Amino acid sequence: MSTRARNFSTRAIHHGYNPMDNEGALTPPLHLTSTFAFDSAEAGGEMFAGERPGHIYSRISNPTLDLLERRIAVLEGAEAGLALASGMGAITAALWTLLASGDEIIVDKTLYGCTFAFMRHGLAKFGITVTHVDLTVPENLTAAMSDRTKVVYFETPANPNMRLVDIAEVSKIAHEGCAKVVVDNTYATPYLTRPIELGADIVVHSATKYLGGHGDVVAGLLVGTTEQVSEIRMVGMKDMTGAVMAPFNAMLILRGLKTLALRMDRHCSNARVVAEMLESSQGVSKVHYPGLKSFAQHELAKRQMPGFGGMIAFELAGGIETGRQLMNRLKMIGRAVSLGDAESLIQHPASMTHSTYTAEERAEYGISDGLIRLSVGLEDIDDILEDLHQGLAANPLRLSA
Ligand code: 3LM
Repeated sequence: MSTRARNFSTRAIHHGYNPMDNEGALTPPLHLTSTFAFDSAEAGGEMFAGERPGHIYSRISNPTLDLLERRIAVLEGAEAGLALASGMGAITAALWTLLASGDEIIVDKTLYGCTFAFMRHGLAKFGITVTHVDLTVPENLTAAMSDRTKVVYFETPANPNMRLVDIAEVSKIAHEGCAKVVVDNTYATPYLTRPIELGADIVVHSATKYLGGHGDVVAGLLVGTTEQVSEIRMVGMKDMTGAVMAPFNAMLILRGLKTLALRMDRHCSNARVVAEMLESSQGVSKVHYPGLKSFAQHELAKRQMPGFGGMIAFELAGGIETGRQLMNRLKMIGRAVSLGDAESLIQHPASMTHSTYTAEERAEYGISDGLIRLSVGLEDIDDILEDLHQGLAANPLRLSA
């Protein structure tokens, strides 16, 4: 039998599960149990002491979550994975484990709104210094690193303005000091970028988005080395946040992963057409999409991502007022936060996902008031284009597309 490692799409469907271990059930069983019986009092004690493998309680581990954890680990090219209640659960569990009072975390200037709020108003309150550095220029990190820098954290592409960070370069610089690199890979997914293979230490996900893919679950995942993930499980997840994923949600994410490759291919091809259409529309002043030649980091995008994803940010010449008008005129594309669903979704970061920033912070960190974010869905491309065309056509500033 061949020993060749199977490819991405195959692993997303099969890895870690053999129906013959479960009475032939094609779909893995859902273990709806909070606790697990011990064979003997001694066996239970040994499990608590870490001397015997096995499940104790579903806030620590559960067989349905265990399958999902092994599957995301193999897709990300990591040793181990951990399933959590939400993306914020994954981010907070990781950082509460890695950081202590007196430490510094260096973060990119653009972060998802609640991640920003957690850093700015959460971590900072507990004696951790949060330093914002423009990591799109890796050399900025060399200048910023100090003995206290324990973590370097960024998103690529970043929510909402799509800026990219060179994962290999930034990881090299961080590791010259004693910092761990944590990457939020929600936008790219492991289908388009595998940060661990480029040198990062930990990858976090809002599995609510592309990994689940159907807008029916809030969930988080992270991956790293076995040792690091085990520490986050026993400290950040079990004790400090309790942010454990429900087994039913693990089943929904396992189902979503089976079609991740297919869905991402369609998100990428639809988004590229929409980005090009927007760029050629007169009322649109700027389109931020890594696949466009006009994108400032297009060369890095080509090196780091085999496809450019399903997210687009753009500005209308008339600013936020015309943006609101466009959003209100849309007939199919949903006015909603979140992203990565089958449905195309549109939202206004400054008043919605990134309203956790003050106006000054948004100006400083590159999130303009006129920016509109579009999550391009899986609908027929002609129908997406038609909805945008009719929305833009009613805009007095728009001429053609
Ligand atoms: C959003 N984002 O619409 P959960 N990391 C990234 C994210 O985009 C998100 C999280 C982490 C959005 C949610 S805003 C009220 C809705 C890059 C979530 C957090 O905890 O699973 O929501 O993930 O941009």
